[in-house]
Amino acid sequence: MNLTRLPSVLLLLALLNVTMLLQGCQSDDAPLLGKAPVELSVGEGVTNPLGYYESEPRFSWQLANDAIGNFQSAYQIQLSKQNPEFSKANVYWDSGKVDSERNSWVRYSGSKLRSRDKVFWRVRIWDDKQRVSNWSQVQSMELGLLNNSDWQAQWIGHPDTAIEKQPEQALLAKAQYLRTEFNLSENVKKARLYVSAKGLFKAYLNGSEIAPEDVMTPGWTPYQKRIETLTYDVTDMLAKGRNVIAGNIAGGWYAGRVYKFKDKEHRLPARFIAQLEIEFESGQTKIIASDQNWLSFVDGPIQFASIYDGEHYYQAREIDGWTQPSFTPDGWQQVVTAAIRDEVKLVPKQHAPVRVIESLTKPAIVAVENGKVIYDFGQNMVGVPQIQLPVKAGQTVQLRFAEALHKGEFYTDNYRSAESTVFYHPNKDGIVSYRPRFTYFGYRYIEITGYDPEFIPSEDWLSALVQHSDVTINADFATSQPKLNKLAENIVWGLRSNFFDIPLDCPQRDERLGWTGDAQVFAMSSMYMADVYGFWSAWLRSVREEQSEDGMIPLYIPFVEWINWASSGWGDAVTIIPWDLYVATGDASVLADNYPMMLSWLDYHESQSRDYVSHMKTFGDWLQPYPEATNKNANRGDTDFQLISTAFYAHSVALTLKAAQVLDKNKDAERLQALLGNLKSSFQSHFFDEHLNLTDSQATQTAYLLGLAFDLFAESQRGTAENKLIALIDEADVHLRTGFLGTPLLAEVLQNAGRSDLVYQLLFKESYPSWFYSINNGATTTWERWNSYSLADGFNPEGMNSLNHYAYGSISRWFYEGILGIKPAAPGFKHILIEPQLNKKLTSASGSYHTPQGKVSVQWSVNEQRFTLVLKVPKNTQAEVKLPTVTLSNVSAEDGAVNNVDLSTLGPGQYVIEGTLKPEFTNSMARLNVVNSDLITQKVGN
Ligand code: RAM
Repeated sequence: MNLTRLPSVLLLLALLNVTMLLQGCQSDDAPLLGKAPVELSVGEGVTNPLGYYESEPRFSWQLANDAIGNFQSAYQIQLSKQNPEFSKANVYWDSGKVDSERNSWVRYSGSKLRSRDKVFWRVRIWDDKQRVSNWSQVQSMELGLLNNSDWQAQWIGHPDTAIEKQPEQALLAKAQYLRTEFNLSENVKKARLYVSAKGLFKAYLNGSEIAPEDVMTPGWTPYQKRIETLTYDVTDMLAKGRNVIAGNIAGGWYAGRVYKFKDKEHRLPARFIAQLEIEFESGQTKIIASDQNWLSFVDGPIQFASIYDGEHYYQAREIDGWTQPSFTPDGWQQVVTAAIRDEVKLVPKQHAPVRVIESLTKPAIVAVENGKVIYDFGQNMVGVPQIQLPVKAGQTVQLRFAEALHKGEFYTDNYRSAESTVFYHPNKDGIVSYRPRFTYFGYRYIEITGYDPEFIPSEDWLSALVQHSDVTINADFATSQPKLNKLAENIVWGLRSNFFDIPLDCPQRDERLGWTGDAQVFAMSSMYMADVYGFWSAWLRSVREEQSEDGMIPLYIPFVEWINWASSGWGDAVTIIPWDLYVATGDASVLADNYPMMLSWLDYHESQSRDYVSHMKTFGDWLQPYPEATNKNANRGDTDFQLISTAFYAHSVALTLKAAQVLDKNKDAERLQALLGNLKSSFQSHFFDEHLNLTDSQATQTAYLLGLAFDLFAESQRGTAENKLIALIDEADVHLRTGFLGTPLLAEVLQNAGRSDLVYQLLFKESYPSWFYSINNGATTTWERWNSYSLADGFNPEGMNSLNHYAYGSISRWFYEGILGIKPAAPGFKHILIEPQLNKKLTSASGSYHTPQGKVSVQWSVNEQRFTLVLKVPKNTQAEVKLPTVTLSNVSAEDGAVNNVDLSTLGPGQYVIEGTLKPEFTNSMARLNVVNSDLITQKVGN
């Protein structure tokens, strides 16, 4: 039907009909008063996924900002299969009206969805006055292949790389090229490609790359247990007649070494798997699967690919048209095949892959000499370059990468054994366009040699493709202090650089591992800056898979042979991260999924303890500044190891206890409660005397921080412990003396002690050790050591100087919870505490956070003594505002002045709260006096 020929009235009617069809039969649902819910998503927050992984999905939505009701009192979710109609016959699952305020992570309870199922869903809600909303827009989700038995395909690869042939490392380091042709005699209605690799893959259909923006797929999981698969809609890429499907693979993490063990690199052959499922218009189906009919080639242009060392590309070996039907595969060999094994699960990728997110163009040219040019992108980051470069046949173009240029010297020592180099060998004069496929770099500077010397280097020769897991960055925090804003920006770059399919410690040297300790200190901070729930829960699945029978958690996940023991403060990621995710999201399933792992980790703790004192090994307060000269383990800091391990044991017990309470595991809770009591007593008596001095070890900031943050002192001791901590900070001329474990605890502990002013002092410190020290020395990301580098002296001679480690970026949590003052008062921010920490150093701060209910935003400013706070509370949420340092004068809501507002129960809406700073606050700034305001008595009416 050609709609344009219909008279417009008819057209309108037709459209109305379609809308009604989409919304289903609603005539009996009157009155339709509320706006439909918005922001619908499934699982950890994906919209309309293809290749989805959950057979019992979770549904989330938000109340529209302009809905008339403020709170949800009930919801109804409906699912239909095959098509987006919700007629009675079509509705496959209906939750019915469920009385509940929940608007997120609502679990589907129909019969389990199966591989390939495509379902449509919609939701409507009732507000607190029982007014029903419109149905939401219809959403869809299509499942990937959930079981190994769904696969007809086999693993394929080049025959020379078969392990029985004992292939040389150099051969295994080459990329493999794989293809097969097939004929289609009918019109295609729908086609899906399910694809993965042992290693890394790029897939092609009829000459076009499938999803060119997806890189480093399938990503990094414990390959011996689980490999993720990607699903693509390739309907439009197929044609009647001859078709070609092709894959290009390399070893990636699968065949990779860690650290300097080059002999372990390229010991495994990369393999490809693909299953193309086609449905024709006639209803017939056809499957093209990777099998013995495919052909392979190993002497293509990519002769070497390695995560740490880079890529070597030979233009002369380019294979014109190999992904197209017209190609003659001379010299190609039949592949070797291997069946899928039951032990290695093939499962749909759970979170967004690494993608090309941004392209940084026009880098500054900072040096040109003797055929060498150095570019500066002005930002330390991660990804690959795209070159567009004049070359001469026979010359080798070389690209080297660096995070720093110290006094003109291109510094690569901190990459250690990672060669991080690209070699491009042209066989023709001209301009080459190229970007590496199977490697990545952490860098700010690129040095190029071997270009055509007749050209003057140009800023257009190079751009930087920034790559990371495709998580939405929501970071929104700005203040009146530019250096603080720069720090916040650096921390976001640290996140973007290290969220690379898994949480990396660093993205550049011969390490780049999923260190658990780094992850636990940064997870909650990262939640404030980006939509990373899916990222973390996917990684936690890998952590579960890597846990040993006895509960031991390796130091980094996925585990590869290098350092094989467990550390307190690192393994405790398994209790800390699930709990943080639960607090941030309110989704108890993250606790349920990880609870057995948490319990088992406690068993491991127990096995390392005697009389409630832990002897577990530990990396300690890693990279604490100014370790004692006598300390033989200087990197591990001066805080007593047993104290650290006992503190983390107790903390893990406390968090598992809370999880047990949420999950109604009452017996466990009872046992854990008793255990926690014993651990606390032992912490107090074993490490401290009655005056709370350390008995057998050095008094450190971290020793007191652990006790305070993990609530291990008796209530009566808290004040003394706080004073001890503050005295140690004073002794250090108001500097921190904390490493990886102590630093993330500083802000909250000091705030709880009523000393946010001290947090500000530490935060605004310019001298070492401090955050601003790195900025004063040119940092554009956060560093591994407080003094990894200085403009005057260059790199820290101690070594281990990554300039892109996110651990100290954990302070960003306080930007949101402290400076803006947005804290979850109930899991999932259903209740929010708004308690901005004011300080003379700032005249204003603004920012927001995306809660599961919607965006909460805070904007405060101080002008002379006048204080103004503009606050936006999302729907279905209640906020409590605490402003102990302000005498309130006026509170107004969107719809007019409402002076008698109860600031302890603010409902959704926008408020302007004004007042004057209390004199005792402005005069001293030393202590923040808590004065209850009796000004506010009455609740805002809706
Ligand atoms: C280093 C990494 C990592 C840290 C471990 C203990 O190799 O920098 O960040 O967690 O050590």
